[in-house]
Amino acid sequence: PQPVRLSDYRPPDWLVDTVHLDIRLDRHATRVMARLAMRPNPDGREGSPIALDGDELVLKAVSLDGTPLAGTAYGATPSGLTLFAPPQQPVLVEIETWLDPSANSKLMGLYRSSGAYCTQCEAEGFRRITYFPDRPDVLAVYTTRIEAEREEAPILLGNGNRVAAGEIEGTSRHYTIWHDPWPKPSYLFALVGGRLDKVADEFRTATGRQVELGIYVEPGKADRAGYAMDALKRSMRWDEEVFGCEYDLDVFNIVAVADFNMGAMENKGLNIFNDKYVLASPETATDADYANIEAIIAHEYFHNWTGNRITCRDWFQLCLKEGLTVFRDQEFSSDQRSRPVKRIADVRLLKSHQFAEDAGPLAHPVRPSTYREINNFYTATVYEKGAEVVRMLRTLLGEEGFRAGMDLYFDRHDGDAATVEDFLACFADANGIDLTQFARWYAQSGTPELDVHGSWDAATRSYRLDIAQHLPPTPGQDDKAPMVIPLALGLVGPDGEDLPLVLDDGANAERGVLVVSQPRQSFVFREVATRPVASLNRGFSAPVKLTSNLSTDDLVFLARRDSDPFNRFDAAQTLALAHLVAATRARSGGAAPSATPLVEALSATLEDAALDPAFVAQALSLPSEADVAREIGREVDPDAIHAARGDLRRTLGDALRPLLEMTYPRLAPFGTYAPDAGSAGRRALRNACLDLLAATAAPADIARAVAHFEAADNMTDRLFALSVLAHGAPQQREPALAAFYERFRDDPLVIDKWFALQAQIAEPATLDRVRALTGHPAFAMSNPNRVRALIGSYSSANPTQFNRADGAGYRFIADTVLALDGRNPQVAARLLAAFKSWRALEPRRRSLAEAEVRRVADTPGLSPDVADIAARSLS
Ligand code: B3K
Ligand code: ZN
Repeated sequence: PQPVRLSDYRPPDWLVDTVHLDIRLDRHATRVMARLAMRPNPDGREGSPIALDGDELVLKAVSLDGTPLAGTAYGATPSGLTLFAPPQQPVLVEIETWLDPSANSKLMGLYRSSGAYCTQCEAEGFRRITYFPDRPDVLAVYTTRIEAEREEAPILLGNGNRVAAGEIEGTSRHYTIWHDPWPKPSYLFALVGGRLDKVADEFRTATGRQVELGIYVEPGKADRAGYAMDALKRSMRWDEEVFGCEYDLDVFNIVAVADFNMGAMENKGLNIFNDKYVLASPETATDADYANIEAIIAHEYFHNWTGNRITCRDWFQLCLKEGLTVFRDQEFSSDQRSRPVKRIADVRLLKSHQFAEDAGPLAHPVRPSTYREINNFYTATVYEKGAEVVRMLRTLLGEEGFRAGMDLYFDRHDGDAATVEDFLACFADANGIDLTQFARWYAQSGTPELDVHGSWDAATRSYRLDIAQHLPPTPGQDDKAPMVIPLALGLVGPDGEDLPLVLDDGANAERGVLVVSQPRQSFVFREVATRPVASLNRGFSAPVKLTSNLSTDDLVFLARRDSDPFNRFDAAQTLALAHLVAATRARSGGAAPSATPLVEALSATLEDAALDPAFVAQALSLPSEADVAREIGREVDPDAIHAARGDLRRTLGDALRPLLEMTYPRLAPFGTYAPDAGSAGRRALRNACLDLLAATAAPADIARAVAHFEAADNMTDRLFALSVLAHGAPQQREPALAAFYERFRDDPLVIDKWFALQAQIAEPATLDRVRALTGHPAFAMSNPNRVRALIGSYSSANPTQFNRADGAGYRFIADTVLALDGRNPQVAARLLAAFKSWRALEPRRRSLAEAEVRRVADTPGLSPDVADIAARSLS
């Protein structure tokens, strides 16, 4: 397909005011009647035909203003319908199409999942249901009648409020009618039909409106939806309190389905979820699952304002709703849990996914300027870096200035299909500032590098920071302009106290933030009586890669004393990362580094009784192998990294043993399982202790892990111990895996954890194991969760085995991508993106990986999704 360019944007020629749909559900022959009230757009091209999008549609009939159209008056293909010379006035277009939901394996449009009918329309799935101007800037009011066999689909749900329901006399069929009063783009359309159990609740909004809440799940699973419902109510309250956003319909429904391409979808009044992000019980869900459910329930709910009431003008503006909504869900989770721990987790995710994306051939700006397949742009850059950009706005403007900008945005653009420029203008106008340079965060790809050199001058009692910024070239962007970087910092005195920040030119270091905007810039602080240690980029105020002249001693000091918890964590991580890079290099000659500074920092952390256990657990968890690979950047040898990291884990297990052995029993569970952040944090730290001790492979430590596995009364502990055994105790592995399987064999979401864990074992036999598991009765290529659990874990969470030196890992993933592409291109394309760091590998692996990507790229008949990822990966 031809690339779509932002610069080619034109308003639609025809608008749609209302849509009436009449959908008769049938497993193989679903009939869709669409009645569109259309009119020429005064901002469009005069005299245009009516051009509607379609995708694999079968047209049965089309009429204009009640008159069936002759074959010469229109042109129809499965992918489009054009009415050639419509009168240039309001018209009524009626279209009848038929489709086969059972044959829809792409899971876009109307499809079936575990016997239910459901839809996914973002980004371009509505055109698989009926011909329509399927673009986000065409907003219409929808009324939907859904009809089905009562026996097959007693529950029939649509967008908005239910306005009618009834039996169809003399048949076994029934119907419901839904009306959504809020104009919306077609990508927010949804319907569900099936035999589902319901959890019901209600919510009273700030202004006293009563909202009926429903969560629908597969029969028998209602007892696992309680946490999601609780998270929903907390989200609704929080959005009123923090952003002044109130819910706007009489009902809010969520449906959990087993077959879903991504996490969830924010359809107006009818969110549809991957059941992985709804269903939870202590026996089946980990603490991480609970946290994800809370975050994703909130995220989709928050879209009601940031995404639905204010939507995107075109798909280039995707970050307008996604980055902003991720920021909002991160804030929600921070308020519900521990803010510093949430920030640490978010930054870890940002670095592992987004920094990796930025460093390779798939790098793109937060707002891309061109795409071939929009589904490939639901990325860490659009979502996570997009959220960081909003966070930087808040850091620059302060709490109040930020809220003023948001209020103006809701006021000014409610009901609009808006752009990034619209969004930024609200903050600029509300605060009387110019955000032109800041806007480069949306346009320039790549991770900015910030080098900071600090020096203290005893004679003048001043402290000077010399800062240089550099944005490396990325695909299609050779030359970059300087960015605006809000650098939060502190100068930490000898006792750990923050020294006052007084700049010599009286410039504003208010709230502890320096605004860096030049390629090179210096800041001088006065009245600094003793040599401070600079704590830089506190709270990770800017998504940059920072280097500095801080010494190892400085980092150990910050890890013990910094008042900013994020930087306390980060100082220890920096020490660990430096150690791992040096130890990896030392494997091909050179002196092995000493772990003493890291041991010192981590001991202090473990000893500090005032710290939140969740924080200590984060501090103990070393940078991942992928983090080390990224830091090394070129000629990467994944085996060397793995070995170096294993050595360090053993070293830490030995060196920290007394503290770990003391901490582990102190955190033993009491009472029944509760998923709250405090309890989860204690489990996380206890498990981290178990893990580091087991890394030494001492028999008593392995025995402790076995006992932990056997005594576990919740999935968090059970799965963690299983993973310790699977990775570190080959003798105990198989019996433990078998016991786990027997216990949960009937629970697909738990079996996914079992698949994922086995796919991550860092040994050569894993490839055969994974191949064999693709034939396991619980595995299905048709289910995205199964594919991601087994094959996605192998490609993206098992660096040594995906990157096998013989290339067999690459070949397996390429084969799977090709096998999957005909069935589900979106899932296939995601899987192929695992090759995104191939250029950073050592020469032998690099050429093996390249050859496999090229083999995929050269295969005829690829989907646009896979063709696009393959082509960009090789560019
Ligand atoms: N907006 C959806 C993502 C749709 C992905 C389409 N390929 C979920 C979300 O971000 O909330
Ligand atoms: Zn979203």
